Amino acid sequence: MHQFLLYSAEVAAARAAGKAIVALESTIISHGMPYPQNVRMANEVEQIIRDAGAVPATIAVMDGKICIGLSPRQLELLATSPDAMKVSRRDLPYVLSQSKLGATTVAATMICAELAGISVFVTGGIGGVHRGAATSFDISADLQELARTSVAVVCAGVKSILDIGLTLEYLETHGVPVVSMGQRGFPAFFTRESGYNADFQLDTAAEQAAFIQTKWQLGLKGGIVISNPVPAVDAMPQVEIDMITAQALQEAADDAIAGKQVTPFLLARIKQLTEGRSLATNIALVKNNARAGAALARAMLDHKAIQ
Ligand code: PSU
Ligand code: MN
Repeated sequence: MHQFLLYSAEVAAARAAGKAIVALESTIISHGMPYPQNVRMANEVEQIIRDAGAVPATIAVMDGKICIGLSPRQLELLATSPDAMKVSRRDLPYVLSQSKLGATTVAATMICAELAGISVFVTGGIGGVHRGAATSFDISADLQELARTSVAVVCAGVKSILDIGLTLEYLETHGVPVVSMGQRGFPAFFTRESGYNADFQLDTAAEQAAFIQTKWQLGLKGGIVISNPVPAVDAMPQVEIDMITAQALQEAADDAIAGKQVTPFLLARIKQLTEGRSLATNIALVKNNARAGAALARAMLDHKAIQ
């Protein structure tokens, strides 16, 4: 076992029993949603995964260890502590060697999941190429991680605060397949359509598992984006989200928000400007992804078994 990994009792038992395990990130808890909705969401998403016959492994850094699976008390700490650092690839050695509290982004969670032998990871939205990246160079480390780390990431697409077209171009360049389920269109997080198509539509978990395992059996290392549109009843009206996104982006520019603060700033402003309705959509889509991720993790085991 890796020296930095610490499994919860639940995840250790699941590993011993060969059960399906689903990784979950913690930046979404510490920096993506306000308290107490964040901790409620974290606990409910874990339970959805259990109810679907898989075992949740929320990942964070605490006391010099990468924790694979967290207790309710640890989830509460991440949800409330102002000290929780947003941890991406570059930050992992710092939080670990300094024994700081770290909430892992998509990129860092992928690294930790791969170390722990977990191949399916559920989140809300991935980072991407920011609008104006041609001059700001602001491209999320999540995209590089998808290029190199072999974990399937179930998400509701990419937020329209980002440049979705450039994000898809970047993923194509790095050989990261973007799969959609239930529709051809690549979703835009709060809404079901972005105006762009995914590369491949694979509706069932069995087809997705076969695709993922074929990629890795070919020696093609790296991630896969499995995009799952927010359910229609939970989606936000397109015009409203477009207006609010434009305003939040303008404010970020006016306030000279930069670096790792950009994404949390935009998420928080969108939530304020929609009076919390974007938060309800955000929570609904993560839960929807948890169901898809649990089914995929189970299908990965079934598909392995028949080979
Ligand atoms: N998008 C969301 N909610 C989030 C994030 C992105 O809708 O909480 C978080 C994820 O943890 C993602 C990170 O990995 O923001 C990306 O941050 P950055 O753009 O700084 O790489
Ligand atoms: Mn950035």
